[in-house]
Order: sequence, then C-alpha cells, then structure tokens
Amino acid sequence: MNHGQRGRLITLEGGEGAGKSTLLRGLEAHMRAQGIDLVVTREPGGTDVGEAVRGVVLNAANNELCAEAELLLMFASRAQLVRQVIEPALAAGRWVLCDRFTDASYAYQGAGRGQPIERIAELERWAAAGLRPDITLLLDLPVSEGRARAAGRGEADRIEVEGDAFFERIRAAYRSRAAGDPARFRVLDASAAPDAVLAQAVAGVAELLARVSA
Ligand code: Z5A
Repeated sequence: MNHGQRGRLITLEGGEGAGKSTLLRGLEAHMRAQGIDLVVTREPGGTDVGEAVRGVVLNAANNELCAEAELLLMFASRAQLVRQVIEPALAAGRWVLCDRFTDASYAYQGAGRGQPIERIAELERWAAAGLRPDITLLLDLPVSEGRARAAGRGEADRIEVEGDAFFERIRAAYRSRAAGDPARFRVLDASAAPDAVLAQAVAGVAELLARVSA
C-alpha cells in the first residue's frame, strides 16, 4: 500500500502511567493486520545515538543535568531520529508510529521545567526539521491515577522522581496543545480498560486520517 505516496506520522503522548506502551502494542498489531507498512519507534531513542541519549537523560544518577541540557538532549535524539528513521520511512511511503515526539518537549521541558516556548519552537523548526505528526493520540489521565499505575513498575527514572505539581503542569500543557490543534490531536480517556482505549484510538486515527486525506 501507499505506492508513491508519502507515509503518515502518528505519535502517542501522555503523562506517567497513561498506558502508551500498552496502546502502542495494540495499535501496532491492528495496523499491521490492516496491511499497513509500519515503522515503530520511540523518543528519546529509536537510533543507536538516541538510545545512548535516553540512557543519559533517564539515569537517576545524573541529578546534576540542567534543564537546558535536558532540552538539547531531547532534540539531539530527535534530530537523529528524524533524519535517520522517520523522514526516510515517510518518503518511502511507510507509516511511522512513534512513542512520544516534540509535544513531549513542550510539555515536559516547557511546562514542566520552565524552558522558554520560543526556544523549543526554534529547535522544532531547526533540529526536528519542522516535522509535525499527522495525528497525535493523547492519553489523558488524572495524575494520581497515572502515578499509582507507574508505582508498580519498580525504580523511578530521573524524570519520574518529580512531584505531583510537575506532572499536573505537564497534563495541563498536553490538554492545552490538544485543544489548540483539534485537526491533529485526539484526546483519549486513558482511564478506560485497555481494549476500550485501543478502540478509541482506532476510531480517532480513522477519523483524523479521513480529514487529512480529504
Ligand atoms: N520525555 C521528555 O521529557 N521530553 C521529550 O521530549 C520526550 C520524552 C520525547 C521517557 O518516556 C521519559 O522521557 C518520560 C518523558 C520524557 N518521562 N517521564 N515520566 P517514555 O514514554 O519512554 O516513558 P513513560 O512515560 O514512563 O511511558 P511508558 O513506559 O510507555 O509507560 P506508560 O505510558 O505508563 O505505559 P504502560 O507501561 O502501558 O502502562 C503503565 C502501567 O499501567 C502498566 O502496568 C500497564 O499494565 C497499566 N495499564 C496500561 N493501560 C491501562 C489501562 N487502560 N487500564 C489500567 N491499567 C493500564
């Protein structure tokens, strides 16, 4: 499928414990069953360089890492992923399903860490080559529920150790970005059962794709 046509970039976003990994597995299986030629990747990470960066930014031992360096590292991973994986796949007509993308930098480094939005926008234009997802699925969940789910997962990483206020800012930023761009975002009720979240996602993708392709 997609002969001669540019592929689509679909991203998943959400706060801690929202169920992105669970949804990603379900969505990947659903899309492959539809015959979609799919590349699945994640941020930070997705390339050898990006996975090394991920190790640095998530390692709780790196507690001296400043917010500016954190932002630049997220975009270092993204710059590599866009050029090495995402753009070539889209150009070949393949679809890309990416676990987090630039919206996460606006939410975590912008709203969470207080980094200037105009700096992030500049990095998006330059380091991420202005690439925007066609569709973004936002898994929305009250912070307390998400944190309770994530608590069962073992040791917290360098970002997960932050307090509730940090994650409330992130949730608010994600919701506000979604409200500001309804043609790209679909907000999913992540407190529903996994099958119901997947059904919402499948319906959302179909509806937004119909609009994008119209
Ligand atoms: N980060 C950043 O700061 N800036 C950036 O630009 C980017 C990222 C790109 C790593 O991201 C960190 O990087 C992240 C943001 C930052 N830091 N934090 N916090 P990540 O996406 O790799 O890590 P994550 O946020 O921890 O996501 P995850 O591993 O995909 O976890 P999840 O969303 O919580 O998904 P899950 O593992 O599927 O679900 C968590 C638990 O809930 C698990 O036990 C499931 O079985 C359960 N679950 C899942 N769905 C359900 C439903 N529907 N009902 C009940 N229980 C459920």
